[in-house]
Amino acid sequence: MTATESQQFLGACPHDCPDTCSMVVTVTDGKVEKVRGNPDHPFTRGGLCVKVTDFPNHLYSPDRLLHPLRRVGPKGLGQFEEITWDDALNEISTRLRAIIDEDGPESVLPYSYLGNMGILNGLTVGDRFFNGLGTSVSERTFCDGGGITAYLMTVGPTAAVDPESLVHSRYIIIWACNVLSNNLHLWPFIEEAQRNGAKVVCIDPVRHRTADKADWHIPIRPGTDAALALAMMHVIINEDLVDADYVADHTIGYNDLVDHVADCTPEWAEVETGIPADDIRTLAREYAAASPSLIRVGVALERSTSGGNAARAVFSLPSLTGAWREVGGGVLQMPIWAFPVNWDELHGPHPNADTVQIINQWRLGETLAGEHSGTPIKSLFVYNSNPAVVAGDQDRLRRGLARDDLFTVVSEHFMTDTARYADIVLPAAMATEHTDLMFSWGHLYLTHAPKMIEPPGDCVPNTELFRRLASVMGVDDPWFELTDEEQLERAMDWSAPQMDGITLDRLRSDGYARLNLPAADDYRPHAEGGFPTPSGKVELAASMAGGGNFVAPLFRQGIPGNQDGGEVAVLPTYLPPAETGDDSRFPLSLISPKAHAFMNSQYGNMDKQLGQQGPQACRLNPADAEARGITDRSLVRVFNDRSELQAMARVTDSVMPGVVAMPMGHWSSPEYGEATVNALNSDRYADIGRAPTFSDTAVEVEPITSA
Ligand SMILES: Nc1nc2c(c(=O)[nH]1)N[C@H]1C(S)=C(S)[C@@H](COP(=O)(O)OP(=O)(O)OC[C@H]3O[C@@H](n4cnc5c(=O)[nH]c(N)nc54)[C@H](O)[C@@H]3O)O[C@H]1N2
Ligand SMILES: Nc1nc2c(c(=O)[nH]1)N[C@H]1C(S)=C(S)[C@@H](COP(=O)(O)OP(=O)(O)OC[C@H]3O[C@@H](n4cnc5c(=O)[nH]c(N)nc54)[C@H](O)[C@@H]3O)O[C@H]1N2
Ligand SMILES: [Mo]
Repeated sequence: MTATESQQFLGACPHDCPDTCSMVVTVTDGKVEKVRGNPDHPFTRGGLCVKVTDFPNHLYSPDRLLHPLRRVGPKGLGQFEEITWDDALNEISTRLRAIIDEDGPESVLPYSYLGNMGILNGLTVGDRFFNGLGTSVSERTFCDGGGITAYLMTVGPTAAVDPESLVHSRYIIIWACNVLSNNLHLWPFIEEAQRNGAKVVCIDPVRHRTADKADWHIPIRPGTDAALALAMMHVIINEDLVDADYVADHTIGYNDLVDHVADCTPEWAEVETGIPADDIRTLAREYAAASPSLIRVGVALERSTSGGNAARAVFSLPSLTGAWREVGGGVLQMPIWAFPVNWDELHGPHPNADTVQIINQWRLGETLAGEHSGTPIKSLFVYNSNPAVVAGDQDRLRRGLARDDLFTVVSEHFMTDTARYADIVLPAAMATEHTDLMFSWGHLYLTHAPKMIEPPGDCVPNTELFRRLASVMGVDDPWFELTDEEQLERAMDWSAPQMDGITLDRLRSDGYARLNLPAADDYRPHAEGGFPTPSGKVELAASMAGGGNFVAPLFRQGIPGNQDGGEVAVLPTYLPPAETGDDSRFPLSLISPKAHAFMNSQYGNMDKQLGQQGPQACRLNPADAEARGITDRSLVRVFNDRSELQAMARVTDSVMPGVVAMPMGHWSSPEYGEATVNALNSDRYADIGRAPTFSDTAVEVEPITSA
């Protein structure tokens, strides 16, 4: 018998999730045998989610892409032949060079998001390469571009609340966030608060597993949150529940706001939101009276016509009541601003920053159809993303991907719906096969993610992919001569005060480190104001609105500003949903929240997770089902003017009447008519930060009767 050699490593979950778990990884004979949550990590607390517990199955899936591939059949059918890296790189450089010579570098469009969340291999990993070529810039706002912009406009780039402080909160509003599915490791802190007497309120069209555990679930018509928040302000102001000192000292625009919300009565908001006026009053009164009070917002808040304004209004609430004074009071959005990542170093400069074509990733369908106003796109380079599933306007997008004259490269783990349209597919390494460092958008720990095993076949980390491409394309940038370890040294501002005592060596040995900030029991950075906005105060009236509809540089290859303008309201303002209610042909309001068992579209191809999630489903209220003759688990057609798809009806009173909920992330399947939920969504922007409008889509549902 040969002795097996087993070793334990501390690593990190690579996914785009607020929890950024610390994982204990057992490697036996060069293979990852199992992973478990690190019991010592104060946020992971020993648990992992249903997506990641069987990570070895993901790593060693027989479907994993192991070699570069060249397309041999029609686009979309997924027929490929294996080629070498040399062949792939030669073909890519020859084709890209020819396209750039003929049509200019802007005819090349990179497309990426956070398939991998590593500081090196994630959001910005391709930027230096594409900026070096001078290609079009990809604007990446389809996750939280709107919420982040609204946050920056209102309270500035602040970590604001330590999620571990939530144990001190006495009133917790979970607003458009499914904590138990999407931010699982925050739940124990909320539960502890609840045990200590906190009231937990969930504002959501769906009574999901989180709302089930809340003390009060308030169903709301999608896209009407701004009306609710403005009505809460109305009550707080009119019933004299304002913390006048906090408002006077630490906000700007209060007097204008008082006039602005004078007519925003609970009765007015009831009509918009579907929430009884008395409930709105109770919510506002309880929220204002409780201390500390905390609002946890999710991404769906921003995903409608006045979603950004809804977020601005919600971010304004704690300054009216002075909630920021206490530990565990305020708003928890994303504490990413605490991490001193050198984003400028990571994305590098673009040679034509002032004039370059910027393509929002949300407008890929329009762009590939040549229906945008700028330079036509001749080559698309996708990595860390699966636009054929995750972006709206799916039918037009897939027609664009099928264009014969479009040269498409996709770097992937699996043959995704997007990769099937590629001319060249490149195999990417997974976590445990490369080294990285993880920031977090859900807690205050940096986590080390070391290489533990060799990547299989010809897989390479994204860092190496762009090193190889820079070399064949002659992008002369010393960054690409650095090893991953050397890039890590430059990726963070190690001299920032919050990094005091944290070194790469310490991270290598301990696996993670809490940023050097006050302890969670003592963390109330805005007890005395000090907001990092232009005025230093909470901007109820936003001075940044004067700059138009801006997007943080981080989300556009480092390019600041606001190339195509757009007006932004100075005071938070409500506009009704654009689609729902207008057209009697499509009376139902579609939302597409995250799937419990998928990670966006990842794991949608894995038997276990797909089994847990079930097939493409359309969840609707018994009243709506009955009116249409739809029974539970029957096949239905969901449609609007953009597209149609098939789904299994799930009839449940957990979805409020008038709403259809279809979890996102399913891959195309012949069984369900190929299209997935984003075929029904438009590419319309929300009001702030060019956010998507996934929660502002009208549809109808009908039974499919077999002939
Ligand atoms: N299991 C799992 N976890 C994930 C992910 C995943 O795909 N699966 N994805 C990760 C990513 S990238 C992100 S950004 C986070 C997002 O995590 P969340 O912020 O929780 O995102 P969603 O599930 O999109 O939406 C949350 C809730 O908003 C509700 N909602 C929809 N429209 C509206 C509306 O107009 N108003 C109100 N009040 N509520 C509305 C939905 O019913 C849903 O319950 O999750 C991360 N974690
Ligand atoms: N209808 C609807 N649409 C949505 C949302 C919604 O709630 N509803 N949510 C939006 C949100 S919040 C987000 S964040 C986006 C997510 O959009 P994406 O980030 O595009 O989401 P994923 O499905 O995770 O796709 C990432 C892809 O990258 C690949 N990948 C992972 N790691 C690596 C790597 O190291 N290298 C390379 N080359 N590839 C890798 C994965 O295999 C996967 O196919 O979707 C948005 N779309
Ligand atoms: Mo996201």
